[in-house]
Amino acid sequence: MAGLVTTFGAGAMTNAIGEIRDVDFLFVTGSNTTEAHPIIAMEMKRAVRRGATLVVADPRRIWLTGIADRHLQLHPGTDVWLLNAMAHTILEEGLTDKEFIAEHTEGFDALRRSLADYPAEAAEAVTGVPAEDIRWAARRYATTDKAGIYYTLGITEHTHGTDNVHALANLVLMTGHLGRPSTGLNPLRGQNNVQGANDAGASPIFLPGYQRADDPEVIARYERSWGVSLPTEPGLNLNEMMKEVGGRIRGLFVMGEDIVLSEPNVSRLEEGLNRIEFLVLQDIFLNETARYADVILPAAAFAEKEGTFTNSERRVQRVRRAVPPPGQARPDWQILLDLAARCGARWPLDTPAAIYAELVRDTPRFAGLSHERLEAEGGLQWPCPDPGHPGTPFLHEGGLLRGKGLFTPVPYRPSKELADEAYPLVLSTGRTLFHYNAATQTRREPGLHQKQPCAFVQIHPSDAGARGIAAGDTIEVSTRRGRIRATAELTREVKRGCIWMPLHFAEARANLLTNDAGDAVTGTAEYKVCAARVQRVPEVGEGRPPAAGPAR
Ligand SMILES: Nc1nc2c(c(=O)[nH]1)N[C@H]1C(S)=C(S)[C@@H](COP(=O)(O)OP(=O)(O)OC[C@H]3O[C@@H](n4cnc5c(=O)[nH]c(N)nc54)[C@H](O)[C@@H]3O)O[C@H]1N2
Ligand SMILES: Nc1nc2c(c(=O)[nH]1)N[C@H]1C(S)=C(S)[C@@H](COP(=O)(O)OP(=O)(O)OC[C@H]3O[C@@H](n4cnc5c(=O)[nH]c(N)nc54)[C@H](O)[C@@H]3O)O[C@H]1N2
Ligand SMILES: [Mo]
Repeated sequence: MAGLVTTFGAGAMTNAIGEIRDVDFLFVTGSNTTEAHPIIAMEMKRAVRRGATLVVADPRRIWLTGIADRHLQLHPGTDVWLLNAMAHTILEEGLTDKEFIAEHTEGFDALRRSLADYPAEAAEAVTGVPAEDIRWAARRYATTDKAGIYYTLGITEHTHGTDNVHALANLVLMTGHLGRPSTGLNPLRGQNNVQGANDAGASPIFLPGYQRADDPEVIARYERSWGVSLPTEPGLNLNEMMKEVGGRIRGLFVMGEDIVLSEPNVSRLEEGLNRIEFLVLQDIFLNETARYADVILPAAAFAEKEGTFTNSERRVQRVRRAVPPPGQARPDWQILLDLAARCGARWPLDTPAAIYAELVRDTPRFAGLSHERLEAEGGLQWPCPDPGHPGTPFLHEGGLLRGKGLFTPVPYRPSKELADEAYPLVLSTGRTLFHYNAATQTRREPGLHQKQPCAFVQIHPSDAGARGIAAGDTIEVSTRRGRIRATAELTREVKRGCIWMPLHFAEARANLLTNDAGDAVTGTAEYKVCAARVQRVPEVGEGRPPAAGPAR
């Protein structure tokens, strides 16, 4: 989001999901789309069946690589090199959109100079991707009219995640693949309403609608509107907060997150949690973090409350109460309103519709949205500036929201922790089709549990063989931060030298292993790359000398 707001002026998918079926060239990078976004993947499959070209850039073989025209199987964390080399090719072969660059962008000369250092042939050595594949992909991207880019965490969960997004944005701007249907730069958002949460200002740097929290004009408007004085400095980001837990942070309010499963380098966080004075947990289940809670506020789940969800394509949709909440559970907004009242604030809000009206009042991009309209017309995509506006399927038509698209030179910086003698493998983590993030919800569901009952680690057969590991063995994975045990899955889906595991399992927490080094701009942790080693765990009794007489 940080990368997109600075380069384009809006942090969201530029185009709509329904447009994907008409795309003629799809570049999917760092997104295991069939498992994490099956509905969007369905549109991609539909496009490919129609004849579209698909290029997947991913260190692993994923389902989509099976139907891709090329799989750019880069070494983890080398995306900047790959993307810069694609841009270098486009420039060198004269395939840029000169008119678009002149009319709608700034900073192209600086980019041009920076790209000189990134020829495809040199990229091959760093990324492991053949130069010819890089050139082929670049050419096809630049010369296909309807070309779209789709990316997710393989791009963002790095210490250079924002750099990766800038490098992608450079490709889009230099080829003018923006502001038209079936093009653009499309981050596939994670949780069902993470887009809505960000839109509403759940961010340390933005007030609602991506209005900078340190912009004096914005601050003045909200101070007038809310009748309070606001801080002028941005807050801590998530990664910074987690590092301050037990230090500067003495109390924590955790709402809808299972931090001891999902935050990186979690043993350090747990030491902090043992020291803090007070932790409130507001959740629909007693998740793992509940162990540390002083107070638990039971919340109602999605089907037990009213409100809106905003999906990845900026579409705001109504969610409706289908069943009553169980026991003492109440909608999150009611709990928050009560807390505010106990603190002496009397917010004049009594329904989700009223809360929504308050949200859009000072946010020009959402000003035309209301519960009434969503009820009458169905989901609407922002920007939607007035009540007569039909919503916006794709962004930046006729010019960028930022005014001019900003080219950003991106020098390559390697991942923070690289494989070495002591920890010779690269560990990457992510998710699978059958479980959802911390699996607080999915592991309660017998069908899903049956499909995927326990923790596993993917390892290449030759790396396994070299360590005497067979399929199904219990192995220990360790990094400089911790170790876990899980079942070995031998597969050529991972490259030699790489291992991969899901974050879902509380009994084998990937995040005991991960590095909490954060992205330079956003703090997002490097969940996708850290150095690790594995060894087979002997069976009980195995390898012990046969019982003999009394010890000497
Ligand atoms: N079933 C299911 N669906 C989900 C979720 C879930 O837990 N379960 N979670 C939701 C959430 S919150 C999110 S954010 C999304 C995430 O959706 P994704 O980002 O698609 O999920 P990940 O498994 O993290 O996988 C990212 C992909 O990036 C690749 N990758 C790893 N390192 C690199 C790299 O250095 N470069 C490149 N180019 N690629 C790399 C991985 O091999 C993997 O294929 O999924 C959402 N959907
Ligand atoms: N190693 C590794 N770690 C990762 C990642 C990775 O790829 N690798 N991915 C990261 C990403 S992208 C994400 S999004 C996070 C996800 O990490 P979390 O956000 O911690 O995981 P979720 O399972 O989405 O958990 C959400 C919590 O919300 C609760 N909940 C569900 N609905 C409601 C509700 O309506 N109200 C309230 N109050 N609570 C509710 C659930 O019971 C659960 O406890 O993990 C991050 N951590
Ligand atoms: Mo996510």
